[in-house]
Amino acid sequence: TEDRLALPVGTTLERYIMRKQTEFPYATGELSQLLRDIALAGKIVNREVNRAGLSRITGAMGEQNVQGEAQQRLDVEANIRFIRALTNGGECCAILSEEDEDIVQTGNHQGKYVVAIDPLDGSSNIDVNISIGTIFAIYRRVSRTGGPARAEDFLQGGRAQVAAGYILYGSSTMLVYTTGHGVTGFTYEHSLGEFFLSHPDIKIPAQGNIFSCNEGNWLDYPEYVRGFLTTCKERRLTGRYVGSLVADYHRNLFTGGIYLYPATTAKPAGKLRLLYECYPLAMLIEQAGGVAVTGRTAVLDVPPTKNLHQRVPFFVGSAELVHELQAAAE
Ligand code: AHM
Ligand code: MG
Repeated sequence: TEDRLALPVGTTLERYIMRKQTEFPYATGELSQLLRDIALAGKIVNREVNRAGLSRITGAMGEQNVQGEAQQRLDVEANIRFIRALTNGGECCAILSEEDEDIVQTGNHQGKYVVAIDPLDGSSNIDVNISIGTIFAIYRRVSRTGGPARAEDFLQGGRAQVAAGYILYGSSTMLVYTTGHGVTGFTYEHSLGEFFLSHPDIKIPAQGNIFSCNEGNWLDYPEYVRGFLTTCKERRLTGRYVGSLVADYHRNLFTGGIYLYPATTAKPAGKLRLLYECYPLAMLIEQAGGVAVTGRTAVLDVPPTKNLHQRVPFFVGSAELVHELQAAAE
């Protein structure tokens, strides 16, 4: 018990990033700065998420908070926080966000990176105190520095990501990311305001016991998906579905399992977005020894179309389960 009461002594995200700088593809420190900016915005969003139920009360005076800013919905606020942090950090030239139709130019025309982000995913869970998350993907820009970023900077394909990760605002808050050298997890220590290294070298079990999907869509799923799910049930696998992608993904990453968001009649391309949901989580899962497919094709090999908000069917998780699904795919 003495141990459990002691303050965590260990590696902060900051220190970890410094140590690992040499591993990054461009050991300039710019990518490190980007990760710091994302972590900083994540801390601020975490604070807002934690007190979400109170913000209407504390923001009652003309709907203004202490900074004189109008009270925003949490997903809009998260978007503002990430854009601000990435703008101030200076390394990010432009942002593609689920919250904005067009690319957001930060004004850092010399910045060598662009970031695709879903600032607060799990919209149906935001107002009901259930885990939600942030998902991000980082690319080195291909357009000439000195001018604004272009769509092509975001449309390089999943294998061009230089880093990807998520923040889970759950019963504890975690930042999990990869720069292409395995997957590392950090847990937020509120009283110290720091992320601490808690999960080095995360690997997903090759087999798993969990399937996660919205079974309300069953009648609209493709036949091969229903067939696969039926075999899961025949084997008495466990069904678990939060309805927040980051939460469902995170659980399965540790326990083993498969997450499914297939095409449906109403959503023929599926629901999830390629650039800031599927690509980053696919990079992470491959780094953790798992698999992500859209059916037959690996998610990271799906060529992006010109549509920055493109959707794809998404199946991700333990290698054996996803391969089984993939083999059944039409
Ligand atoms: P959002 O980007 O509008 O929040 O939608 C994405 C979310 C995912 O977090 C989650 O896995 C999925 O939508 C749940 O969808 P459904 O309610 O159709 O099951
Ligand atoms: Mg989303």
